[in-house]
Amino acid sequence: MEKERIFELLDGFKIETPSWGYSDTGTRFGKFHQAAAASTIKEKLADAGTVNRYTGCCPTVAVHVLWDFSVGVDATATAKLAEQFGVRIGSINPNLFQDQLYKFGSACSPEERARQHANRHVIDSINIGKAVGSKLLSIWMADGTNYPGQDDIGARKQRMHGALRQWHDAMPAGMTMLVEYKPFEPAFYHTDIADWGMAYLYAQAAGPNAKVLVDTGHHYQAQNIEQIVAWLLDEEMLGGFHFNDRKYADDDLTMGSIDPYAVFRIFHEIRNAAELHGRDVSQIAYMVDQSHNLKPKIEAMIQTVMMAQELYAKACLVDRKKLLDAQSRMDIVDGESCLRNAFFTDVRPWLVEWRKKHGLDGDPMAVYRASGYEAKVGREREEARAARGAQAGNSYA
Ligand code: PSV
Ligand code: MN
Repeated sequence: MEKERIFELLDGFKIETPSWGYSDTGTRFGKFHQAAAASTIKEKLADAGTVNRYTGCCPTVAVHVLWDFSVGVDATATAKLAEQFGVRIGSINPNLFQDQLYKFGSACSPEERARQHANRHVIDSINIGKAVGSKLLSIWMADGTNYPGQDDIGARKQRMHGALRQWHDAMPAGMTMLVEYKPFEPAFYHTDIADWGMAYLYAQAAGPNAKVLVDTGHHYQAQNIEQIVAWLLDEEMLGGFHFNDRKYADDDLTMGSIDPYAVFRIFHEIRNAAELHGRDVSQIAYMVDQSHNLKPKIEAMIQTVMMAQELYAKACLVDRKKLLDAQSRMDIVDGESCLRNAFFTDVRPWLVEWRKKHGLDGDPMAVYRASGYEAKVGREREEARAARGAQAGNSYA
């Protein structure tokens, strides 16, 4: 593929970073505080703006309603704050797992009070989305049970159907609901949206503006995620991604740190769907969902974004004409070679060129490090926290 075409595809490849990735989160066992960790929405937006400034491809920030918006705060003021840092508010993530009322679930809870509470929170979240001009409502629920017999699985399914339909209908025109799945954790016997098939059925029943969100860390070991992606693309039900990597379960490691070839194969299916099957892939929301406990947060995010661009560019390089030819001849070795050749091509010099073309430095990590941002905000934030008597981080993680 021509370099110019790859550059065009990179221009269209935007990655949303999560507000919670900039604060002290990351494990339920222990948080290792970082002086530069953000604790206010202003600090999170400043960090997201910094990542965007050096990478040039992260114009939006995902927000978690409970962690980022306080009661009575005008959401449009937050949108304006984002603008000051050169970013926009992206997906709105209601929090349906932290409140004490959610002990037995949110939308699926047998307790009406919990269901109503969830409903009010999602409607509030939709209103925040409207106020800030967000196009995405990301739904992830921790709903499930820990023991056989704890609750009626079928009845819970019905409750979930009802809630999602109601929320779907409450969204303004142009907003898309993303339904995320996860096989386990925090529920350890059954999870109400455990896999892509359940998410698909729920999204389909909710209405035309609901699609599936694939969080790469939310699968069992050995699951073929790119097949799920290919299927969802073919069904026009792929809404977006939460990128992260994992070795064991939902580990929140930086994307591609464990298995970059797996990420490449996901991107390959996306380019295949676009180029060979005529699918519109322009609306796929590429989002990062990582909470860094050990790596410096902004560096981890820059590293993630650079990795995503690199793997995406490699996937764009697959010679699909050759691939089709190999497949028509049933030449397995040649077919696989098409993927391997692209994967092993060093595209980093092109990315340097692409960045320079956009007025960016070719090495975002090096210039970010040289800027002294981390040390500077580390000092300022420690002082501000001391003055408030507060600690960094979201309250759950
Ligand atoms: C749950 O594990 C999840 O992947 C959901 O997307 C949440 O919104 C996010 O992590 C942050 O807790
Ligand atoms: Mn996620």
